Amino acid sequence: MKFWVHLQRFFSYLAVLTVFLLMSWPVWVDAHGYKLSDITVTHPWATPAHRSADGKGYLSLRNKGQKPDQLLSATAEVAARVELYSAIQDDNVLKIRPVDALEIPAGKTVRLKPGKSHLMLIGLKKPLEDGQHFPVVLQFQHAGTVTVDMFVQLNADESIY
Ligand SMILES: [Cu+2]
Repeated sequence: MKFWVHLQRFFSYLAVLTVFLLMSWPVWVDAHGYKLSDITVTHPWATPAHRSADGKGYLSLRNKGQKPDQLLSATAEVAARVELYSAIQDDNVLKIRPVDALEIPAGKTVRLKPGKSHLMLIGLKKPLEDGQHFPVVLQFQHAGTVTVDMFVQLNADESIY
């Protein structure tokens, strides 16, 4: 009988642990996120790059507001300039081109990721090495300006967006 009581306790601990892990997951995501007004910026990261190459930066932009916003510009000390590239599906052809601003529709999340929209870090002053991180200033039309920490890593797990 005592064994069953222990087994029951074990499973209730397991249940509590599972709930705790599930609850702490979004907290962990928030650990590398930034909130300003209605915009949430999550997990800014960049792929490693040689000085001679352009760096590519990615992040997730969520607009919880009722009105659309725009990412107007990005600047970084590590690069001479940062251009915004937008990926648009046009007649089954994915077109990625530089834009003046990245639209963030109301209530939507815009994910910048490899092969899609991204930040192009042009004229790197030093190579971007795995494990490093550097500040990037993001300017939004309505939400204002925020400095985010961009992590250099080989490949970010998609699930953390
Ligand atoms: Cu992160």
